[in-house]
Amino acid sequence: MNVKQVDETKITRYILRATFEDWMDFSVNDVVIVGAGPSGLSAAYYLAKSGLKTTVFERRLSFGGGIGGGAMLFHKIIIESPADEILRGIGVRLHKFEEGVYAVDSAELMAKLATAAIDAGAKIIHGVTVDDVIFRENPLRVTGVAVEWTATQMAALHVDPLFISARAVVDATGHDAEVISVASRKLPELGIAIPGEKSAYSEIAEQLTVEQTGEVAPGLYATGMAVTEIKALPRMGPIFGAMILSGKRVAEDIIAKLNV
Ligand code: 48F
Repeated sequence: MNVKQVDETKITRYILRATFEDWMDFSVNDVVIVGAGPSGLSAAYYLAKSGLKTTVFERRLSFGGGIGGGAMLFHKIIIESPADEILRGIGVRLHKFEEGVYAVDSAELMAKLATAAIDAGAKIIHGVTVDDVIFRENPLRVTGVAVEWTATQMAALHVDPLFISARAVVDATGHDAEVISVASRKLPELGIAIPGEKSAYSEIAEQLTVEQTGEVAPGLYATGMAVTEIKALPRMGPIFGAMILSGKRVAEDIIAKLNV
């Protein structure tokens, strides 16, 4: 077997060319999703599948957000119906405990959700943190995000961000609802209040989170635990059906609003 010889400069030039082709392309999007946790990946899967140009920015160098930690680092999480049907559709194996209640391997769920979103056409970019939104007046609307390397932020360097435009921005950042929080603070005219989530009450939290998923201000949407944060809903712990269904619901909302 002859291994193809590629010199160092070529490696550098090919990486730079391929990277900048991508960045040029996804500087303008139909949808930007912030966070590659369960709700963000589920939303990315459905949005990309519908033909919308979808880019996910994820702060960390991994997929899955809170899935990876399982339950107190045990590698299982619980899924309840009807989210089990979605997971079966993307090849996730479920261990049935009772009718409509299943355990799933956290590594398998992360990998297969990410694969489904990428295969549907979503672009996922790791190591990038969204720290602000872009807006326009008349009519007032969120029109994109400001992005910065996570490493730059961790080093506390004073570096200006780049801007990425989108017809819809989805906050899938989890418990802190980071994007909606910054928009609420810097753009009070959007009229967003953030009461914060309540303590755990799993039985009702799952249903409420899905029901209250959607547009928060023109162009700005919430999915997953970001919904519980801004709607003062109870948390639910390591049961993830609502995260998958909330991602699907926000995708359906955006698809309807963007008239796809
Ligand atoms: O926290 P996370 O998994 O959010 P989720 O989709 O799911 C919540 C569950 O994991 C769990 C739960 C369910 O019962 O309670 O907590 O709502 O994923 C959020 C992802 O967003 C990334 C973060 O690294 C994580 O992977 N993230 C957070 N803030 C930013 C961000 C940001 N400003 N820019 C980019 N990525």
